[in-house]
Amino acid sequence: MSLRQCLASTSRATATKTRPRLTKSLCLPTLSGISRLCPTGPAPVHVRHASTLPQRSDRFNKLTKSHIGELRKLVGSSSSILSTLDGSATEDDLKTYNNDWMNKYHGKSQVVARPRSTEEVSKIMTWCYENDIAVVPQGGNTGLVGGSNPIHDELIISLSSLNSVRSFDPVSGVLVADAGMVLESADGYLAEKGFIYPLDLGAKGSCQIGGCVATNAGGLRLLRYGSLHGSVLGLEVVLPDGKIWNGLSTLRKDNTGFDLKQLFIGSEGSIGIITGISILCPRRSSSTNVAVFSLSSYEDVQKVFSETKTHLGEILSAFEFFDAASYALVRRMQKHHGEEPKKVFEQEGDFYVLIETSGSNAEHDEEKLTNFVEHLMTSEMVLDGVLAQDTTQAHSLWSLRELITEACTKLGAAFKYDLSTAPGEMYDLVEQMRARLTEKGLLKGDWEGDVGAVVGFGHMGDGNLHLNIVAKQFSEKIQDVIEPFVYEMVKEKGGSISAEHGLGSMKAPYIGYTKSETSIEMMKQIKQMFDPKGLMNPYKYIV
Ligand code: FAD
Ligand code: 2HG
Ligand code: ZN
Repeated sequence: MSLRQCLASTSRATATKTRPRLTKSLCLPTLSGISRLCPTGPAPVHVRHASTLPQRSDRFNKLTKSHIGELRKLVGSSSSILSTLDGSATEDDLKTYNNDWMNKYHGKSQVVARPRSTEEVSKIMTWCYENDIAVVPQGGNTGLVGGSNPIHDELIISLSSLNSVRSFDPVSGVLVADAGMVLESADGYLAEKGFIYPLDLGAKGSCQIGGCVATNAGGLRLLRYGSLHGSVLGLEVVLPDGKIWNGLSTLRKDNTGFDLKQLFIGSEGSIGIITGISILCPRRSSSTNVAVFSLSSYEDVQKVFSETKTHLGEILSAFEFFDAASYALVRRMQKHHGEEPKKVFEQEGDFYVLIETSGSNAEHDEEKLTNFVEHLMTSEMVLDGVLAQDTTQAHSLWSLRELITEACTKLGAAFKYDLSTAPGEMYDLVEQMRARLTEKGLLKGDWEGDVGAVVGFGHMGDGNLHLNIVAKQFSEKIQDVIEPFVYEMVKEKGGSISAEHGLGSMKAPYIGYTKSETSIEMMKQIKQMFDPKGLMNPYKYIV
């Protein structure tokens, strides 16, 4: 087996140094160059039924050319306001803000404000409050549930010009930064100081730390660093009436009353605009190892996960899984790009797992991993595996997992579902969906039906499945077969219809599937208390 050979020749160097060899050269593209908006999918088609598309509310005023003049007076730079109403922007210029990353949701806003300070955000919100103007806060616009784009003509407030580090304390590891900082830049800043941002995800080159807090993004290393509900120490928020709430605490312990920041984490722009973040950042590990294994069944995936926790618990930093259909999709995308994908495994499987360890003692970590891999091989829980020999190869192995999202969007129109259940039941959801689409004649194999592929992957360690149905184009016919069936399946399993991507406009109507009436009522009261005029991100989240 290839891995056994690979290990036999592996020295005790760390994965960040060059190891003797890797079984195969992977040469996969990485996501570092992911564009801010890459609507390469099919032509825009609204997938919500016309009848269920929320009507524009006449509670909100329509923006006019004279409003633009007033807005301009509130900001320091004329380039901070872009509008088709006064000719300072074309419709094309605003497409980046009106359309989402999947090219699935399309707004019709005529105005984008790009404030450069918290005070400017506050002035704009105060003005919106006085003039009954509805707004959409927007970060990197990488959200996957139609939350970051307007539904109608709402004013877009982009945080992209608010992007500086405010302070960093190397003793406590607390970073205080503007919400509009791109995640990769924040992590790059910390890397120079030997620290790491406690969140990582495929969209890191575009998403903003504020957008990630607003969606309570989980990402690839939640297993290690926990949820943002734990690592965020404080927030600065501009409230719907323009008031600035300075909750930028840097304290780890503070039991004086309600923990208000928690309400904004995952609030998806529905109750305020996050302008600053204080977050606890751990030390960056000096030794990282990545391995990917092929397996023959989902049962084996679970066994390996359980064994991994037992054997590598304290150095485990990620445990991701993907199925053969996901793997095939990434390879299909490579071919589509004119590349000939290299063979990675001697024996391919129905499932794959990616295991990453991060620690401070390279020799210790590597010995542990080597022993563990031998254990996996001898107990025949895996079919084959590849261990990265250096950082480049580690990135290539990560690409096998991270490129799935891009492949789904590049190769078709992706209906995305982000679900959580007990880990043992997660994959049933994929199988049931395949059976339903086959029965309805939509999935026929080898891209012959309206649906090309149904793929399952995700954060095994967090019980979070990503179910993607890749169709040739978005259509109501396909959506009707998928929904509400998918939500019914999750409800039956006592899971959640949104593990990490949030509700946005996509799932707002379905929240009742996995939240009780009492919970929804309490959420509505919170929304009403913060945003009595309903100006913040209307028609979404809690409707
Ligand atoms: P946007 O998309 O701009 O906004 C998302 C929501 O937050 C919207 O409702 C918006 O109104 C609101 N918002 C944005 N900024 C603010 C603010 N400052 N104040 C108040 N509200 C605000 N998600 C995961 O959880 N885990 C993953 O592993 C993951 N991987 C991804 C990989 C790819 C390739 C892509 C495209 C997306 C991925 N996502 C993932 C989804 C997405 O949720 C994250 O990319 C990120 O959390 C969104 O950040 P953003 O800055 O782009 O926010
Ligand atoms: C991931 O884990 C993201 O890669 C995106 O959450 C998932 O594409 C998806 O459905
Ligand atoms: Zn995810």
